[in-house]
Amino acid sequence: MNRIQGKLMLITGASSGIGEACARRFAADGANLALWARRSDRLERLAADLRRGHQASVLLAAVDVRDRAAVNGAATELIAGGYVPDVLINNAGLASGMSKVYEGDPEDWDRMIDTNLKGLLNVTRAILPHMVARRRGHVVNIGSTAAHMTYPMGNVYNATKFGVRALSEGMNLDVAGTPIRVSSIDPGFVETEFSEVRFHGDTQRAKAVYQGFQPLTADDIADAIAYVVNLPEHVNILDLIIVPTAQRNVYVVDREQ
Ligand code: NDP
Ligand code: 8X3
Repeated sequence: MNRIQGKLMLITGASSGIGEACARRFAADGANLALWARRSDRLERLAADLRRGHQASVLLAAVDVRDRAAVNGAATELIAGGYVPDVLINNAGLASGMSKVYEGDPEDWDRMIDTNLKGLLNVTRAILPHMVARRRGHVVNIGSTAAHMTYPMGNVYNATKFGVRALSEGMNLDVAGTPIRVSSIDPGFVETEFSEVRFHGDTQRAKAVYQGFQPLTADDIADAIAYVVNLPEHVNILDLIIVPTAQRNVYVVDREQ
């Protein structure tokens, strides 16, 4: 049964990777979309594709989730137009740098903490009250295996994703007494632009992360998210950890030599 059709899905970080794959998957399933990211040229190209390919209704906003005023403005515009999201996918996020804490760049720390934690909070604070008011909705937070186990030089990224995990648990408690669901999707290695962003555009170093084994694709994660949001309202997946078969824990990976 398709319970996605006709629903409004708000996806943050829809200009690439997992967010873009979710947009494509949900459009194919007949959803209406609200897509947010900073790169509006990418969002516009994606929207044109989805409107052409699936006759999808797509609303776009160039939003930096770190900018609380911009988030509130985009949310107000949606809500005022009568568009309360049925599903919020809190996906916008990044790793920036990979070094020991005592050698780390505080600019990288700010970028991760402000995006992964405060950005997710900004968006949730702007949207969730409207779900609560009408007693309907589903929040899906994109966490990580990095929320369950630290790895060398993951420190601050780990801390943000451990934090997202705590927020997912906390939000789920906060919506007690309503039928609203909160789910966390926690992927391992997914080949997207993630590592390129982490290594500040060093494509060779980014490529090496996924060499010698078959990583997940963004479509694999979109499939899992589609499963979670398509479940009947009385069923909630609290936390779904999804890894490539070759990934045995957050840092042990069977790589062909
Ligand atoms: P990508 O780099 O491909 O996509 C990240 C998305 O987040 C982009 O659309 C980017 O859009 C958006 N984004 C980043 N910063 C901001 C911001 N300040 N405001 C709004 N949007 C922003 O990586 P992934 O698709 O892999 O990452 C998506 C999520 O998945 C992240 O939360 C990441 O931590 C998580 N994740 C990724 C894994 C992986 O191995 N790839 C594994 C586990 C979790 P734009 O630059 O246009 O703003
Ligand atoms: C991303 C997974 O292990 O590359 O959340 O940090 S990892």
